[in-house]
Amino acid sequence: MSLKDEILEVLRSSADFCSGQELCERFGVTRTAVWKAVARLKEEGYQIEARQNRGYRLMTEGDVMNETELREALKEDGFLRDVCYFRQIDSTNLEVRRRADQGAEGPLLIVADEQTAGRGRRGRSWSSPPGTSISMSLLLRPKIRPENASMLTLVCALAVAGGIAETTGLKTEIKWPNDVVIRGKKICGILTEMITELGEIGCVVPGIGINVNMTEFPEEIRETATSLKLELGKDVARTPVVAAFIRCFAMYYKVFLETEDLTALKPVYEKLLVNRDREVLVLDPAGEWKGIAKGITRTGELIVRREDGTMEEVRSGEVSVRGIYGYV
Ligand code: BT5
Repeated sequence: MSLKDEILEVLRSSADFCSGQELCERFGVTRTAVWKAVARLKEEGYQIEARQNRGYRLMTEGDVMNETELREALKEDGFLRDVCYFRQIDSTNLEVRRRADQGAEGPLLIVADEQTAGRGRRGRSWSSPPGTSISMSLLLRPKIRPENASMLTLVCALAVAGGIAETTGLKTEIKWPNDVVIRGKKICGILTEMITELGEIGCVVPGIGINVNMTEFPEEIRETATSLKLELGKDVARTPVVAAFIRCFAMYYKVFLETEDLTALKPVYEKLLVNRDREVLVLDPAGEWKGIAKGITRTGELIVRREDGTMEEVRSGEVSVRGIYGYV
């Protein structure tokens, strides 16, 4: 354990101030070393009060996200083999792919405070500024057919909705296939990538971005994005949201693997489907058309009734779906 983590443990277990001298003696280090370790803890988000002649005291824990906290929150879980945290990274999906190339087995979770090249689908970008968002990706190696892997996006969306409800009480809806929304605004996006080897799944990488504590957004998404803080009216600690997501995901993933499709999860998903029984615009590259969204199939396609009454199954890889009057 590093000096920083050891000091954190002492501060956690003492109700009152801990003198700098006491910490120096206990760990056999200089005052400067203690001071530096405390400064690093503060940088990570811990609120530590420092008073002359009395020492240091840990105040109520706010929104702290780091590897120690994540491991602690996920230790009972039993689903993940490992979790890694980065203060900054290009993209957590890319990091998982690099780990997969090096032979990591998974399930592995990569979490980052900030992404410098966060990615959306079809070359779009994903905004994940520091201190306020969750960017995370899973490395999974399911023994399923490659054509079934895209359903994991829907499984993740359910788990995000569950994790948010558990930690904040907020009700979310799902904009098929990969957006989680509140009051019609996007709070989370999911990008699932897959690497195949000789026609079999090498690994599947679901990447999840959640807007947690931002109060403003870049111009392009100001009208369509929201955050948990904006919806709840107060700050939300990110680590418990990650842990709740993983708990929900582990549960839904197990159910999914039993049939390798959404047979059992379809009713839950359809309950959350924001466009259900509403008019949608299907943005097919071969031509846009309108219809009414009715639900999903066992394999995750959106069922849309055309104006002439025929039912169409829309696949997520090829088209986007929007509401008639805007994003939802
Ligand atoms: C997505 O794509 O919604 C998938 C986003 C996946 C992000 C995660 S973060 C962890 C992992 N690592 C990555 O590099 N990616 C994954 P799509 O449906 O294509 O939506 C992208 C569009 O959403 C953009 O073109 C913007 O219009 C909008 N957008 C970008 N950032 C946003 C944000 N923070 N909140 C709401 N909308 C956003």
